[in-house]
Order: sequence, then C-alpha cells, then structure tokens
Amino acid sequence: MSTQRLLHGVCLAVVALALAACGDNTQPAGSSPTGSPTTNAASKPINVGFIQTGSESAWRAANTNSVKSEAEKRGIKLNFISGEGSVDKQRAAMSTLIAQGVDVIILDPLQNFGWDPSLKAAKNANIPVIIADRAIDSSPDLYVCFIGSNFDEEGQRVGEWLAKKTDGKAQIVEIEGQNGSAAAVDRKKGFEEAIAKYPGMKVIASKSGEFETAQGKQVMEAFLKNPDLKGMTAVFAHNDDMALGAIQAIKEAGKQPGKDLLIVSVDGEKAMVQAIANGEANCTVECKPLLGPALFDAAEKVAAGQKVEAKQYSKEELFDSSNAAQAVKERQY
Ligand code: GYE
Repeated sequence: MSTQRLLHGVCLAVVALALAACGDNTQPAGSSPTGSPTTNAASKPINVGFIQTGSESAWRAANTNSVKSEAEKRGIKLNFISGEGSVDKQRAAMSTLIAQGVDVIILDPLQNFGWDPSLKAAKNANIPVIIADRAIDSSPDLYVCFIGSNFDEEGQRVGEWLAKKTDGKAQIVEIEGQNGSAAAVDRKKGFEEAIAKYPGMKVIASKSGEFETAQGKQVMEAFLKNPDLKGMTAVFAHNDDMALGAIQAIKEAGKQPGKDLLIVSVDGEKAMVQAIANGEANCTVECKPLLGPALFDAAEKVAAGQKVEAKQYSKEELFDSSNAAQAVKERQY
C-alpha cells in the first residue's frame, strides 16, 4: 500500500474517532451514547406560572411570600401574575402563560366558577394546572390537584364553637368575604350548617367586606347604626382582617368587642390571635397561607410526569382564650 494511501486511511480513522467522541447527533437530547437518560424532567429547573388573587389581606401577603420564597429556594423560574382582584385579569393571565408555554400553571381563583374554557385551553396545550387555596366547580379532569384548606369545615368549627360558648343562643351579624370565592361561599355554608342545629342561633344580617379590613369596618359601622340589628350578640367574619376592622368599629361605637359582642373568624393571623389574648375577640380557626412548599412539591412531580394526590388539605388549629396567649408567640403571619 503506498505511503499516500496509508496516510489517507489514518486521517479517515482519526476523523471517525473524533466524531465518535462527540457523540451521535441522532440520540435524543439529554441522553448518553449508551441511551440511558442523563437528566429527567424533574432534575431541570421548571418554569411555573402562578396566578394570584391580588393583595387583599395579610393572609394573602403571607401566601404570596411563601410562593415567591419557595420558588427562589428551589431555583424554579416563577412567572408571578397578580389578578389584582379581577377575575378577567386572572383569565387573561391564563392565556398569557399558556402562550408562553410554561411547564406548570398554579391558579388561585378569585371565583369558584367559570374556569372550564381556560382549563381546557391549558389541557389542549399540555400544560398541567394546579388549583391553589380556593376550590373551583370545574371537573377534576381539567386540573391536576387542589392544595389548600377545607373552608366548609372551617365554617363548621367556628359555628360549633359559638354554639358551645352561647349555649346555642346568638343573634349573629355576618361579614362575608369576596363574593363568589370558595372561601366565602363554603365558610358561610359550613357556619350555617353548624348553627342550624340550634333554634336560638340566627344570622340576622350579612354583607360582604371583600376580605379587607377597611371594608370590614364599614360593614360593621352600618350594622351598629341599623336599629333593626340592636339585638345582635355576635359577629362572624369570614376572615381575621375584616374581624379586626369590625373590632375597631365596635370600640369607636363605645362598646367592648369580645364582651358586649362576641367576635369569631377564620385565618389565625397573629393580630387576631393577639386580640383574642387581649380579650377583644373570642375565636379564630386557622387557615394556612404558607402553601409554597406543598405547591412546588406537586409542581415538580407533575413536571416530571409523576402522579400527585388529587386533594391536599392543610391541618388547622382553633384559637380561643384557652390557647391564644401561648399561640401568638409562634404565629408567623
Ligand atoms: O381567608 C383571606 C384571603 O382564600 C383562604 O383569602 C383565602 C382567604 C383568606 O384574603 O384572608
């Protein structure tokens, strides 16, 4: 064989070896020449869209902080969009995130109805949706799971506490949460179911304070000025922020909250537990806002094609004069 042909053969062999060392471009991305996966979807930082209700309460601030801090801790790319109290803005956010092709969408819905079209669009785009905090009436086939609280149970627990405290006799004014939200609808339902067992307990007035302290105060001021409600003996607020507003109104009317009028609520916020310890309120059932870890555990599993539990409810405490002074020291929000 001539020297020239020999050199030509050696060069071809060197080029072939060099190509083999770079790997075979026909292999799927992320797999080694042996074909076994070197990374799976779960090990890549995922891209998650989060649609928040807005910033209506201290509970919501704690919820938002939990979501943002947990995403940062896990190196998750978070596209956080606030609905700013508008369901239309939340629906627009769904379309935006679907168009961006995020890996997972987490939705905290302002209203518990009307989500089928958005969820079907996400499903058609193969983007799994996790429902956070507030439940919806869509078929569970349209989303992956629900992670939050059992609001009906929270309403029941408050109602039962009040029945026990008053020996089944109370004329109650109710300050409701955001109209159409699962939190307001289901807390109301659970509370009414609980007091229905006691003929001496009645809700004599009910109005929304939109989960906000200032509006809760305005609603209570109107109740206090209404001559038809002079017989009121208790206030049921759907969240602590509105209960704290009601307490301000009751004080300004020269009455003693927690004594002249019993104050019961939901959320377990530090300020409300403190008010109970001070004798200015009477009971609150906890509603956990720190959902970040559970939400991103589910999002990472879903992104990796793993199954997750369809419903994940938080375990929650009840605070009253028996435990508030101790509990207030541990409250994180
Ligand atoms: O009770 C209230 C917040 O959805 C459970 O929304 C949440 C509620 C909570 O504004 O404070």
